[in-house]
Amino acid sequence: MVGAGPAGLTVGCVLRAAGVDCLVLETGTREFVERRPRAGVIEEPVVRGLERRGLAGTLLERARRDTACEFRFDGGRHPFGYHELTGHHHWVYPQQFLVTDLVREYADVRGGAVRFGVRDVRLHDLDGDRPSVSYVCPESGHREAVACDFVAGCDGARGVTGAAVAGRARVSRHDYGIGWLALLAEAPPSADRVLFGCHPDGFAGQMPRSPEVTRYYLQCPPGDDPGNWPHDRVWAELHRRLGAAGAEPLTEGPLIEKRVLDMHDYVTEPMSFGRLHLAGDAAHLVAPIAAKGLNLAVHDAFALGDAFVDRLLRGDGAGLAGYSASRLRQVWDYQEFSQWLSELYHGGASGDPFRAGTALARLRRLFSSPATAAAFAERYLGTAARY
Ligand code: RFL
Repeated sequence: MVGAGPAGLTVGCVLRAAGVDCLVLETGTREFVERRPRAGVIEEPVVRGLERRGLAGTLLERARRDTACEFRFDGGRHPFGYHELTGHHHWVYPQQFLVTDLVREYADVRGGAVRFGVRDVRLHDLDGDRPSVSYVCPESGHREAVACDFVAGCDGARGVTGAAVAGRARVSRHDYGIGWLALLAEAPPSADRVLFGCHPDGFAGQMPRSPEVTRYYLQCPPGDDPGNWPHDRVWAELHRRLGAAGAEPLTEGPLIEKRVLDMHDYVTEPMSFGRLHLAGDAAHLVAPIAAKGLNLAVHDAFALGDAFVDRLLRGDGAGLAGYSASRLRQVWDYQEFSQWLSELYHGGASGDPFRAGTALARLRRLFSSPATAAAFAERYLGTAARY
């Protein structure tokens, strides 16, 4: 596995549970990957999958169940109780906690080999029966190589495995033309649920992460400089865009992370090339609009881990042969949801009165049409992949 993110570590845990020898190579240190804050909303089908594989013990003890979200538009509060509607919920568990659990389980409990801090990872002979991966060892500074049966490319959006197939894959891209200022505030959540502010001046969001830390988002121009967003401006915009009649005021706190994310998506097809199989952000990026990236990465990892085990222990290659096609169905489904949601969030601030009108109609229909509400809840909560 190249990459010790959620995808690589989950594949590793599945392999180790079956007694397969494997190695995870990671450019960051263990401390770095265990502290990197990113996602926090995990779908119930992903948690069920983790639980089935013995990987959800700590999560189930510590994570919070989310049963509703709330849209704020037209100056009003519009709670959306998806649990009441479907019986299903979301889990709130910061990504770095999940990664910490997975590193511990993979390396300390299941005895999986891992090299942190490697440099200049290169892939070799991917089309042959015996590919290899080489890297510069952090201690010796020498290049070392590992021969293997398969390579799992789990090194995220800026890794080497996606780049290795650049000339052979079809990479479809979509640019939303907007940015999100991603913020972490050292403050308790301002509401006990996810808030989506659809405001004519731009989208704003609040996502509870823990009793002490809350994630906020503010729509901004793509490529904006976080330096343009001092503390007072951030909080003034958040108060304005998330303000609604009868709503509690936001709880302010120091901003411990402030970065601009340009909203874009891509999908690499196929996800398999000879002995290399891509998983997670290495294969596809879904802008954080729909909070699906981590979920897709773990869905991929379940499918790939199980397929490797079938092939290596039982000689059954069907799972690997079908891996790319079956995973791409859910990937495209989630990409389409992200686009749909983006228009709901950002249409009102597009500067185009026609788009603003249709975005508002879309928002109102969520609260007036039970069929629309049910369809939204199903997609928001995520689908169990077929594997
Ligand atoms: P990761 O987590 O990026 O892990 C890849 C790992 O590979 C390492 N690496 C290499 N290792 C070896 N050799 C190389 N050449 C390497 N190059 C890189 C990296 O150091 C890293 O440790 O990919 P993975 O496993 O595919 O997981 C994907 C998720 O991390 C990502 O999709 C989510 O974080 C996206 N996302 C969200 N997803 C959700 O499902 N729900 C959310 O609420 C959510 N919120 C978010 C997000 C992403 C965000 N950012 C920062 C883009 C919020 C934010 C702000």
